[in-house]
Amino acid sequence: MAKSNKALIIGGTGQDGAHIAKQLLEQGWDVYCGFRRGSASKTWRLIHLGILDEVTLVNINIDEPFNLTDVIKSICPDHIYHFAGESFVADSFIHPVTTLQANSMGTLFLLESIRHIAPHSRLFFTSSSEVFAVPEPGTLLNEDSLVDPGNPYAISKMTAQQLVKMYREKYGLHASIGIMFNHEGPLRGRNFVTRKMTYNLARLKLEGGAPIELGSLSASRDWGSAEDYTAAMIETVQQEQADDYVFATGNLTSVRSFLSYAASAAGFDPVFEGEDATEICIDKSTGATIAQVAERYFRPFDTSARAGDTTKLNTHIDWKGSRPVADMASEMVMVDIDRRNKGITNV
Ligand code: GDR
Repeated sequence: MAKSNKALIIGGTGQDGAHIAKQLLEQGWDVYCGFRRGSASKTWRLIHLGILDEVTLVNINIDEPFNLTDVIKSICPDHIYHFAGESFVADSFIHPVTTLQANSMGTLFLLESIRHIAPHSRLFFTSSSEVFAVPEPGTLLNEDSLVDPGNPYAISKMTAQQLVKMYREKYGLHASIGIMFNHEGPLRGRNFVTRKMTYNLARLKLEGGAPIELGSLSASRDWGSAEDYTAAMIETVQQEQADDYVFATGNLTSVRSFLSYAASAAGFDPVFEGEDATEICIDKSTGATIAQVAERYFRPFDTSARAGDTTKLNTHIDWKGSRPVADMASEMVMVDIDRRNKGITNV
């Protein structure tokens, strides 16, 4: 039997890691999912996708250079996808050191390991739209847009991104960078606003209870589908030349609109009343409050709205783009209703 190619996914139990693991398995890859010690319970995503028994789980600590080196030496992967690190922007103000350690230094350790041990391995690194300067209203950001990060998370990603670029240019590594705009789906963690809404809409639908408490409903994001983005990542790594790519939809949607799409899909009739800190979302058919603004969820230094231009991605690979945000909101809430019907409330 022909030998399969090996893919190592660092952060393989997270949202992107789980999606790409499934897609790589479907393409015949041997898949190694790296997870951080202590996060073994996070295998729920691999279970959800029915692939837990098909991947090899590997304990990886991105902060431990020798551990990384050992793992890469023993697996000798053909492709490496690096998703590990701190991903919650708001928390990075509280944990700036941990954030830079994991995201910047962790990436540097990985690059050094690849350079010394497996320079033939191809790398895909996920950076963030957070690295960009505040855009002019109405403009879309691309790979050449001005970088000027405004929070510790964004600085950690910018640093890592520059390191990956430098290792590509100076050492000839095949290392691509995805500049990722927000990407969501049923495997999203509940601390992110889209999943927080769909999880709680399912709770309200099936059990009732307290309204969802949210921060600014007017905040808007360029929300794409994680599953559609990871499929495109695989294609970019297969390009002859490594490069930088923006992953986005080009459209901005407010938290309010996302809530409206998801609530309607769940069978509510959402209407909004009040404004700013007193805004609420009501189910018109029953008069019950679905969501209300709570000041503790406001971010004192929230990132400005920004949307991305994927001309380069569309030109280099045959990509159909992301599914529409309304479809994604609907899919997410239906999965959460299904989970709750099955008694699954801890994911
Ligand atoms: P973000 O995602 O910070 O953009 O980072 P998040 O879903 O946390 O916030 C999106 C927007 O929603 C507003 N918001 C709330 N956010 C949360 N989490 N909880 C709330 O109750 C709430 N109410 C309103 C936020 O203020 C913000 O404007 C994501 C992560 O995936 C990063 O890792 C990634 O780099 C960027 O997207 C691109």
